[in-house]
Amino acid sequence: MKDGPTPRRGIGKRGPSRSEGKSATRARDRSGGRRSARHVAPVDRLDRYGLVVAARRRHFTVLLDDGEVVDCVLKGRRTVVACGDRARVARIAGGGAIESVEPRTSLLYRSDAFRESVLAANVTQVVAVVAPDVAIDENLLNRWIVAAELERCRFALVANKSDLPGFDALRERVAPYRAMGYTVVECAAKRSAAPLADLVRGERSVLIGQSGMGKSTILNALVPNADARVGIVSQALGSGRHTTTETALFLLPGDADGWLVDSPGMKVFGIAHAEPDALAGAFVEMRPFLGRCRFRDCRHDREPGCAVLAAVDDGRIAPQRLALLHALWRESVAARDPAR
Ligand SMILES: Nc1nc2c(ncn2[C@@H]2O[C@H](COP(=O)(O)OP(=O)(O)OP(=O)(O)O)[C@@H](O)[C@H]2O)c(=O)[nH]1
Ligand SMILES: [Mg+2]
Ligand SMILES: [Zn+2]
Repeated sequence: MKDGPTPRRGIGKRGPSRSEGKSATRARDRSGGRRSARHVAPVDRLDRYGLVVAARRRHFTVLLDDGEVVDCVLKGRRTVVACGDRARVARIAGGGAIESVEPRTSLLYRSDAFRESVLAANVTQVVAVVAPDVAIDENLLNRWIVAAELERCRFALVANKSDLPGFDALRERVAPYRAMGYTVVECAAKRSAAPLADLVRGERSVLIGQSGMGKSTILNALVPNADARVGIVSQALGSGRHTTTETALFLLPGDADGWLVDSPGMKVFGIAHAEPDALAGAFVEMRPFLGRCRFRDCRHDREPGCAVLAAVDDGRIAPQRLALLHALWRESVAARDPAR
């Protein structure tokens, strides 16, 4: 994980401060400060800004503000870049180089024992997709909810493939999420994504889910010509497979305003970078009980006078959700253990 992102060391929602410092220097230079001839940038190296629309390892596609699309490499091994980032791009032979990214409003991030990676930046809404023909991993689903809450993103659930048998059982399965206050939208994306239009309008959403749930189908239904774009992106990045292998961003058509990120299916999702103390607050149904336990540092485990445990006992909090809180807490504490 040498060049992986290291949130514990403070990458947070901002780009690395080192490149921001460089950016300030450059701005001064351009406004007429003293500079030696050696440091004058050639015209084709002037920086431009754009939106990162595709990301695969250290290769990116940026949609520049003037509409040009450039394939970019990343300057600086410690810079973290994700779809949704606004990037400063310098022109180099054969494309561009991302020099830095603008401060972010949110950063969806994944870190577990196996890998650390960013999913998308500046997202306002996480849309998880489930379907009746793929076994749902609810632990994974709940981890996405927690990740969304921690980044102050809206969370919504799409119950896709309503045309398939078994959809009634799926509807029952997602009822608890509706009860927690999350939007649940039913659709058959293969036929029409019209029920999703209101959900994504004006939002910067990321589609997330296990493989085969229908994320890319939803994307193609919501964004006309996305098919073509997927083709171009896959070609540029050397992939022609059906299952999504890279994260890609698509502007919503017409006056819908906003964008949609399609991501590869996932099997695990760690949030070990989360602050242990912030975790409980990411469980919406626990919020009313937090701060009401007898002990201020209560871990809602076996402590007497625990308001959260009492709420589990009388059915207001699902035991699986409390078990997930404990698991996440252990993971994030372990990740902070210097003896690791
Ligand atoms: N019956 C039915 N099939 C659907 C529907 N939506 C998607 N599918 C099918 O489900 C399969 C998986 O769809 P994808 O859109 O590729 O799923 P994905 O979530 O993007 O999968 P990954 O890219 O592997 O993560 C495809 O065969 C789709 O045609 C639907 O509404 N009804
Ligand atoms: Mg896909
Ligand atoms: Zn407690």
